[in-house]
Amino acid sequence: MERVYTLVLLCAVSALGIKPNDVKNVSVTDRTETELTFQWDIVEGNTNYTYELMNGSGQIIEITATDRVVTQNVSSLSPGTNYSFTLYTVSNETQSDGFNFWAVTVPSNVVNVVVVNRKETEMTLQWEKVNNHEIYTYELDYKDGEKPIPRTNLVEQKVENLTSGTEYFFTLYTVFKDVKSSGYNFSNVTVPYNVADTPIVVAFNDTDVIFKWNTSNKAYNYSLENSKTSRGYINIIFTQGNEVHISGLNPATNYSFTLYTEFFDVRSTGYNFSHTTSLSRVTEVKITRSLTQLNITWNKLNKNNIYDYILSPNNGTETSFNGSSEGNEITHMYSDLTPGTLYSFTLFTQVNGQRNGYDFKSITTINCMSFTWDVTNSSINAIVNGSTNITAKNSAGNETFPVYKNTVNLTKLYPGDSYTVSLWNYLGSEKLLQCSHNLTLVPNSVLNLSCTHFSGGYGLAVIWDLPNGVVDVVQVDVDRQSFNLSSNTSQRQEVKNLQVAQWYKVTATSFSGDMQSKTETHNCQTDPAGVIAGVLVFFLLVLIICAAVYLWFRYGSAKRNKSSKPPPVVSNVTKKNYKPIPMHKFPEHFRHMSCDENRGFSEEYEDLSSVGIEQSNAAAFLPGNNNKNRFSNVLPYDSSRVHLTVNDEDDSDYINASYMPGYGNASKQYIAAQGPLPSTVNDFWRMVWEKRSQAIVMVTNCTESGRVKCEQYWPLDYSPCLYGNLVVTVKSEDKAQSWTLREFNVKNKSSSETRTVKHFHFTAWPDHGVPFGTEELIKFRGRVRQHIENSYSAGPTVVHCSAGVGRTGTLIALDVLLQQLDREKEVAIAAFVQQMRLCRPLMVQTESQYVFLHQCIMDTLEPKVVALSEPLYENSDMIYVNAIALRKYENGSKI
Ligand SMILES: *[C@@H]1O[C@H](CO)[C@@H](O)[C@H](O)[C@H]1NC(C)=O
Ligand SMILES: *[C@@H]1O[C@H](CO)[C@@H](O)[C@H](O)[C@H]1NC(C)=O
Ligand SMILES: *[C@@H]1O[C@H](CO)[C@@H](O)[C@H](O)[C@H]1NC(C)=O
Ligand SMILES: *[C@@H]1O[C@H](CO)[C@@H](O)[C@H](O)[C@H]1NC(C)=O
Ligand SMILES: *[C@@H]1O[C@H](CO)[C@@H](O)[C@H](O)[C@H]1NC(C)=O
Ligand SMILES: *[C@@H]1O[C@H](CO)[C@@H](O)[C@H](O)[C@H]1NC(C)=O
Ligand SMILES: *[C@@H]1O[C@H](CO)[C@@H](O)[C@H](O)[C@H]1NC(C)=O
Ligand SMILES: CC(=O)N[C@H]1CO[C@H](CO)[C@@H](O)[C@@H]1O
Ligand SMILES: CC(=O)N[C@H]1CO[C@H](CO)[C@@H](O)[C@@H]1O
Repeated sequence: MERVYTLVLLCAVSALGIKPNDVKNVSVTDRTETELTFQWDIVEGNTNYTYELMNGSGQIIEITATDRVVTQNVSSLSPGTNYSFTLYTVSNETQSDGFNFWAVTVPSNVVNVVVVNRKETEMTLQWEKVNNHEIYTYELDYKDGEKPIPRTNLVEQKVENLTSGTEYFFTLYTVFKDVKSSGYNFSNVTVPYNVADTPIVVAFNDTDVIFKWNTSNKAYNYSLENSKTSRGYINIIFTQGNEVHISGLNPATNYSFTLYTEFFDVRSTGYNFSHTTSLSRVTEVKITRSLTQLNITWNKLNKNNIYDYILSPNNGTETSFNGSSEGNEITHMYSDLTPGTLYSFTLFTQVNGQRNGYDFKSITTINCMSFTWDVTNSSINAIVNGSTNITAKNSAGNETFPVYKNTVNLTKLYPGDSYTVSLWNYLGSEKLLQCSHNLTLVPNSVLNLSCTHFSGGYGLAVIWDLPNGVVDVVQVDVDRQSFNLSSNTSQRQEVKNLQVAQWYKVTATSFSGDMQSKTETHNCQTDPAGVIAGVLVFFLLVLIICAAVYLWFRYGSAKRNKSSKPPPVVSNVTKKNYKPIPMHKFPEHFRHMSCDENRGFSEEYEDLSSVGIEQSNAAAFLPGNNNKNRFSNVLPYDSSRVHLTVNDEDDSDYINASYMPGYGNASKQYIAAQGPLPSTVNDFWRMVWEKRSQAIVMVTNCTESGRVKCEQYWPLDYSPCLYGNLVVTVKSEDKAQSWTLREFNVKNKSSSETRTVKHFHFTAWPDHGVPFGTEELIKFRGRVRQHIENSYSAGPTVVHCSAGVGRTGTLIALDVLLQQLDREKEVAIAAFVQQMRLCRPLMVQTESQYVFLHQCIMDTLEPKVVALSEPLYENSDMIYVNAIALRKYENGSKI
């Protein structure tokens, strides 16, 4: 203060009216927070002055002007402060009055701006007062801001109407007396919006899910929060795309998800949605089956241990399986089951008490051997349980048939073939084999079994044809010799060491595996011609022995004649002793007898005409019996007639029928009877029953040339007929060209006993004649003989024609003579006709029948000659000649 006064005093003293002028104007040319730069013009162009600038605090800066404009920088100021200055003009120690002015430094920026609240369209900003002064105001600028935000002296500013998810750039200025700070720059972002829609599930399974969502056109990032994971913590997945694959989830679990849109450091509010994982089930089980067991095996789902399993039979108890067991496969066995039974199951997978089941069925197997298989030559039948189909497979292929109502009925199979029969069960589309079984069908019997002569009469060659089907071996039996022939060798077996001209029973049976056919039987005769040949050879070689044989023959035949039994009662009849003709001499004998228009036959036959006729036939004339005779001149002799049993007064024991001897010593081998009259049909059947006949041979037709020859005494059709006390039923009827074979069932009404009677009906014997050729009748006789020999303990065979003498006698004689020829190699035709005539009149009624008998023997001895060569016609001619003779002879009488 003292110095100021001193200066003022000095100035006043020295100047005395010479004071420099003040500057007129001072301007601020630059301003920072700590510096101010001033400029002024020098006073009246005088550069010789100096200036003194004094700020508010009294600090003086001396300035020497060197130019007309003075620029002066003042530093080390405080920002945002209003400073007062005084500028003095100084000359020669004289100072002007001083020019006063104010200048403001630039204020400081805010130190920091905090975004205290951010939303999709607004932000709230906050900052601290600069230098904690109240004197400043603030100004906020931002890009995109439509209107500047008014200056404020507040330190919080809400910015509205922004775009969501956008980055904004701001500048905040501090303002002091219109001086703005340099500006504080910062940026921040608004919150983005959530996705607009629930994400789409692209794919999912038990553990994984893939979500996809729509994006906006801004490149936001997304994050997905999973609030519940198997491990219990929140799983956040960041992604740049719009798709996310989440794995490692638990099956059958509901998960909540939140999807955020991410932008810089902000995320949207979050979009909530949820998803439940699936629970898979087992889709395949392996089952091995037996009669009583089912083993069920399955693979663990997805080869992991997450799942538990529960096996539940549909009506049984559940079994649980822990998924964490070792291995990748689980097996369970059910045992003690019932064979052939269908069982149903459900296999559940289980997680968190949730289940998903797979249903399946299986069936226990069955034992094919437990059924009864009925096998024939072309069919297999059985009753089987637990199957729906059956396959029959042989080498040619297989065929499948449905099993209907447990019944197997396979037909049209190949005889004798082996079949693998398999039973199947169709469970849906699954074809399950229940069991297999090998069966061989019965082979067919051999066909056309026959024989040819062989080995000069000491053997037979048996031949046959193989039947349709499979035959491995044919077994041939002849006379206790047995042969097994493979079916691929020849169908011929030679049998040696037999006897000449003997009948042999030949049987043949076919075999396939263990199965055998019905046995075929055929009666064969060894070659009789061989005997002739053999004898001739012997005759030539050893004449003496031959003579001895001849002598023996004579002796033997005489002995036989003596021993052959005469009929029961024989009156004193002159009996001529007819010699048997040896087989080898028979052709010669036959030619001899035929010479001169059959003179020999005529004479011999004539000789027989009176045999037996003197015998009594009184019974035939008794009242009541008389009308039981078809012809008044054909009546049975009392001594040999057939007596019926008399049960009551009205009955008669009479029937027009006579016992006939047979071959050898056998008496009562046949009954020769007349064809029944209407009134004697019942008697006829009574006779058949009482005499226990098992065969009736009928050698006439019921009607011939319009004349009734015999009453039809059997039922016309298959309905039973009653004859007296006997019910007769036709069981079968088999018509051949020359004969008809029938089988009768005869039942006694009182005793209910039933018997079978065979009916051999020869239909080709022409009216008044002899059959055309001998072959058919010889064959017919063969059928009759076969039956007789096969029936044991049978009574006499009833033979009848119309009168019961002509054809009847011829047939009986033929049967006996052929037996004699067979056994003794000789025949005594005349002797046997004589024997018959002692038992019934007119037996072999005509000469032509007598000649026919001889012809039959001839043809039997020389069958080949008859069949093939000229003499056939000679012989046949001869038969015709005699047939005509017979017709003439017969015109009046009846047969
Ligand atoms: C936005 O402001 C907040 C709070 O001030 C801050 O943490 C964030 O980093 C800012 N974000 C950006 C993108 O600058
Ligand atoms: C925001 O915009 C709305 C309508 O567009 C308007 O009414 C409102 O005043 C605006 N707010 C500000 C702070 O500009
Ligand atoms: C589920 O799906 C994913 C993706 O497709 C696949 O990788 C995974 O193996 C699947 N898991 C199961 C258990 O199927
Ligand atoms: C089932 O499994 C058991 C044990 O492995 C075995 O003994 C049995 O033979 C099996 N049964 C079938 C039908 O496979
Ligand atoms: C089912 O139940 C029936 C009787 O209800 C029983 O006989 C049969 O054995 C059961 N089957 C199984 C597989 O348990
Ligand atoms: C029959 O056999 C053939 C070949 O052996 C086979 O392909 C076919 O499946 C069989 N058919 C049946 C129904 O078993
Ligand atoms: C097998 O049995 C089923 C069911 O019984 C039947 O539908 C099917 O036709 C049979 N198959 C044959 C080849 O017979
Ligand atoms: C105007 C004025 O006086 N100018 C003077 C300044 O000082 C120099 C020398 O010192 C003089 O020569 C000038 O005349
Ligand atoms: C220009 C001017 O007045 N100069 C004066 C300065 O003071 C000295 C002495 O005091 C004078 O001699 C000068 O004339």
